[in-house]
Amino acid sequence: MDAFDTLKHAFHARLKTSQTDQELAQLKADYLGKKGEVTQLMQVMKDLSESERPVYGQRVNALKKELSEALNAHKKALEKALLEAQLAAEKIDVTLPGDRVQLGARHILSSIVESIEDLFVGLGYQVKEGPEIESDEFNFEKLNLPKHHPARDMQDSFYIDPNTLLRTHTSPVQVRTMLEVGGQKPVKIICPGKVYRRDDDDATHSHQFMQIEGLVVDHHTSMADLKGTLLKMAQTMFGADRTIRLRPSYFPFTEPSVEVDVSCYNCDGAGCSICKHTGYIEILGAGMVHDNVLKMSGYDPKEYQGFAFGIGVERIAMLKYGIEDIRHFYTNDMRFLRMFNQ
Ligand code: 2NM
Repeated sequence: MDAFDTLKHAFHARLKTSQTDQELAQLKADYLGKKGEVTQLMQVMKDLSESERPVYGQRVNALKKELSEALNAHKKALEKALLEAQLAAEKIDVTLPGDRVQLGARHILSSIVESIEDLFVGLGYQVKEGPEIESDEFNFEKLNLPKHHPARDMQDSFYIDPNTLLRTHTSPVQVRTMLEVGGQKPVKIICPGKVYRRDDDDATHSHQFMQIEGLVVDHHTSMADLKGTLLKMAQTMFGADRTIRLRPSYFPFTEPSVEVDVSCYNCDGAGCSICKHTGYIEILGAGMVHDNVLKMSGYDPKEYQGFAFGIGVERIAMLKYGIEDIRHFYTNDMRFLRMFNQ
């Protein structure tokens, strides 16, 4: 083996193990660079005879070309392998099934509120909302519940300071609305929202619950208007065949006051376990707005009368769907929430 073969062997041995651009560049410099091994072969030229020089020169040039081509080919092969590895790593199997997107759904209480809103908007009512933190002026005083009234017991409400509390009903929204129109214009509103009472939570009590209250104030508003409206609402919630009955009751803010029963949707009034064999189920309270309430909100009771009603949304949902524990609405067990996905 002459110097050429030795050099070639050494070069190819290094080329074989070169893995990076950097290694290849170094290899190129070591062999083909200014002070590289091949360039050094040329230094022998001066010791050769005239006739030997061209042959030797050609051999060196041929070697240069061979090594240079081998370097380029190896570099290309490296790049190709790198690209293939990258493509393999990023490969996507488009035939795999996708991840299912978890879609949320309306909460059952929201669905019921929305269906009642839809009914009343169709009857020309406006939907009004208001603050959950109220003054006792709007929550009690202006609703004919003066200081020292038993319903204002500190033990029954969440007080923030002696004059401020979490509203115990949405009636203060109605008081605010009546005052806004200055006792000079009719009002037709429903007020849905969260209300708070200081109860210990159990199967039928929740310290926070949803209420919808309705209020109509106009000239010549009567109990007959109230009854027709409540019948329509009962039928929307429990079916077109339902009837209602009114029983006398008492609320400080209405006179007369009534409690409203709907004929049992299960037995159609015949008597069953759901209606406790009475044929009827209590669903809401209502009445004609008390003169004192009208006056305090700026109306002249001789010119304007009003009716109002209040309904507990959880109770309606529990009746409609046979839910036995009010806490289900607020503990967010997905199995419960998903039961109502239409
Ligand atoms: C009820 C029952 C009866 C009621 C009264 C008023 C207002 F603001 F007009 F005076 N709003 N809501 C009312 C009347 C609420 O809930 C069982």
